[in-house]
Amino acid sequence: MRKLFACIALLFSVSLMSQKTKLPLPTKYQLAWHEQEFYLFIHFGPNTFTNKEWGHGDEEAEVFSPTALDCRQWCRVARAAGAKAIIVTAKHHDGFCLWPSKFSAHTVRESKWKNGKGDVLKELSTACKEYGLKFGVYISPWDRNHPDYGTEKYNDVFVGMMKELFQNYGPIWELWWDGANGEGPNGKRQVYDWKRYKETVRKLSPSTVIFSDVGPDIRWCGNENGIAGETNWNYLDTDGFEPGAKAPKQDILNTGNAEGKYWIPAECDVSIRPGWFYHKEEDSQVKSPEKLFELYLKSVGRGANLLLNVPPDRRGLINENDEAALQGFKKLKDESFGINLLKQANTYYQFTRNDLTDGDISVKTLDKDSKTYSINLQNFIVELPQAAKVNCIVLREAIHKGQSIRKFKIVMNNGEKVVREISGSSVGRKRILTFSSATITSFTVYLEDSKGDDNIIGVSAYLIDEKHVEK
Ligand code: FUL
Repeated sequence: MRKLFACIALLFSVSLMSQKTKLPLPTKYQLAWHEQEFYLFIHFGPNTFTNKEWGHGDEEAEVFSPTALDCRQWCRVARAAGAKAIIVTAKHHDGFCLWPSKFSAHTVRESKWKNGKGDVLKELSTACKEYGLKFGVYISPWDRNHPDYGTEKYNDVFVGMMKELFQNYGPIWELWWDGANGEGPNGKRQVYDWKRYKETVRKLSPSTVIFSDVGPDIRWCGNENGIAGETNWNYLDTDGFEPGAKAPKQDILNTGNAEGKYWIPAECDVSIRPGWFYHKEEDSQVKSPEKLFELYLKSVGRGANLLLNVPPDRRGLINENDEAALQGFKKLKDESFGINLLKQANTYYQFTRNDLTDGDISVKTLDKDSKTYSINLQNFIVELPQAAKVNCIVLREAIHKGQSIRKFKIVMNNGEKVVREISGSSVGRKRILTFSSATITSFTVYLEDSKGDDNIIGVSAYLIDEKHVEK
């Protein structure tokens, strides 16, 4: 261990950890959420059959008629793609409920599917358990069907529906409140009781993380392209803001607030197809494995999570084209990050904590005189035992201690001279940096500015397919 550690020369002080500034911290549920990294979104409902994106809520419930719905197939595909969860549109803007809610007359119960006895949420929540996937639910506050929408009574309806979800289909890992908002069937706009909604969820299921434009737990990344800000703070100021029209500007949601008061990390949602719902004419427009990998680099690689929508077709199955693209993406990701060149070269300190690691973790904590010290790395050198061709370096920050790194630089050397230099601002849970490949023997990470202590918890290096690197 110590021998390995010698491979990392610390340029500056090794100091005891002391919080310079009190940073907002994630809750344990948010911390666990960060580790889910990549999961699937499922848009499924009447729109699948009417070929719409936003149903009006006036469609007959009968249009919902999958011929071979199989939630286990969704789970199999998700697992094979390396996704760790599924979030399903339990109710989209058309108000149609994929479960037989007693608060609505526009549900699976009113459809002919399984003679009105079907329940997509039951099938999916059960399948997720079987396949070891977390289960999440999207529920649109905007409801174009419900007669009470636009009146105070609708708040009771929405709360009642959420109670049904938690009581009958839990545990629910993530709850998604969509910010889109328009008029109800009565021509009215709703005044949402967000406070009550939140209290309801906290009471029924404290472990559920709630997503909306502004959290309270997870924020929208400000676009539907699946791309986080290159600078991405896990902090956001939300006092006085609300989901929807009253949310902060999209570019703020994209980067977060550097000095924000709350820990509200970004989730990047994007569809594998042009639309959110399945449309046959888009069968040839499924994103390629390469495109999906690029999105992964621009979401997860910037410290956010990736929520990739894969809409089942009219059979109720994930289409073959989407499945193939997902398989290709998984392969590309595995191949790219399969060999950590630092690990293979055995040049780094083997990190001893397991709580945040996924195998590519290196430096932190130093056992000295039988006491455990955390080290403030400041700047550090990684020396490779032999020259290696590299075009990707991954940094990880100990986010359970906050997000402190504000500015960093990595200078790569080939033993004689500097061959590459890259820089950035935020690190966060994971920062994947790519650059034109170079053969190097060492690199130095300069942590040039930080808010609290520098919390680098991991460093690894790879040679990925050159076409995916940022030039
Ligand atoms: C938006 C909705 O209007 C879209 O239909 C889709 O559900 C997307 C994920 O969120 O706000």
